[in-house]
Amino acid sequence: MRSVTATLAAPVSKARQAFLRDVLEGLQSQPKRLQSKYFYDAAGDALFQQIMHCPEYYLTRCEMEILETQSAAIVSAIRAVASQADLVELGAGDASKSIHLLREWMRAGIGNRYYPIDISGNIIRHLQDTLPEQIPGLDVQGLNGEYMEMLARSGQTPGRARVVMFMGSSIGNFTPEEAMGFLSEVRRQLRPGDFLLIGFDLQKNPRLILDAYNDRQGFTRDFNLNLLTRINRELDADFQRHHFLHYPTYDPSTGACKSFLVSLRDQAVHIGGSIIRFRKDEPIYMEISQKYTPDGIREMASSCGFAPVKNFTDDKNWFVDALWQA
Ligand code: AVI
Repeated sequence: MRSVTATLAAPVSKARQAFLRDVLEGLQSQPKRLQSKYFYDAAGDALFQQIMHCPEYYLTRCEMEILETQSAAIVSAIRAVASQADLVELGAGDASKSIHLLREWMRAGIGNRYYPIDISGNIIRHLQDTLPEQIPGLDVQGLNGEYMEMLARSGQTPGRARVVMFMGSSIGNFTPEEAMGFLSEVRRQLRPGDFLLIGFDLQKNPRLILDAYNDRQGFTRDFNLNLLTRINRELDADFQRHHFLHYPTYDPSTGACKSFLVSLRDQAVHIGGSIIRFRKDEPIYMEISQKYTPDGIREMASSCGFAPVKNFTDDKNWFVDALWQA
């Protein structure tokens, strides 16, 4: 019995150790930073759902419109080159947007295998249970884990191309340099003729972008502050959320939309046995949501070893799902 408990406890404490190490390393750096990948505990997931439904956050609606209205065109652009293919989705989430593409995929007879990859085991189980009921004949092979490891595990079926999807402007949460490294790694895992379908948020009126990260109901503020609550709970810390200000910024000359939490006073915070001191007005850099231009997207494709095939945009031209070929 004891050894079973030890085996079950091990991954949790390993994850906690990595979380503690990243938090301390980030807050002991100059300038201070935290990693946005830690936003997504249960409360963070719920807040992100609220963000996606709030009026200012246009990204989800734009991409939904693209997939609702242009999935058939996306599938036929792929089918013009590959008669049979498997779909792999990095960060599948609830697949509420991808389901439109999956329906067209099945209708076109290009294949029936879908590999959703997600860091959340709950999401993968949910997709495996519900998608085949919604799309009869779809073979869902869920993979729970880190993107690159799982992409390697999804493998290549002989005679079939692979189409990797990375939607929702998740690439925006990397700096352009990190994005280049990540996409070059994806390219290394693909064979010539495979595809990448990737969502980019476009540069636009700076007000619209800033408002999307500063919604009036305060969901984005709470989403950022929730990471302090998570650190308190999981790492034995004593952040006081009301001593920090949510401060989003957008630089229209670079397309970098960055969120900060700014300390409202001189203060000391205890985290897992260490003390971190904050000066009044000192920022913690929380997240980047990089916005791109069509030229920047094309350049990114070629520097990562892809050929741009076609951009699919919404009616307002605010968002792009770009189809690239390896
Ligand atoms: C997940 N990601 C694409 C979102 C974004 O727009 O950068 C995360 C987010 N952060 C604040 N609002 C939404």
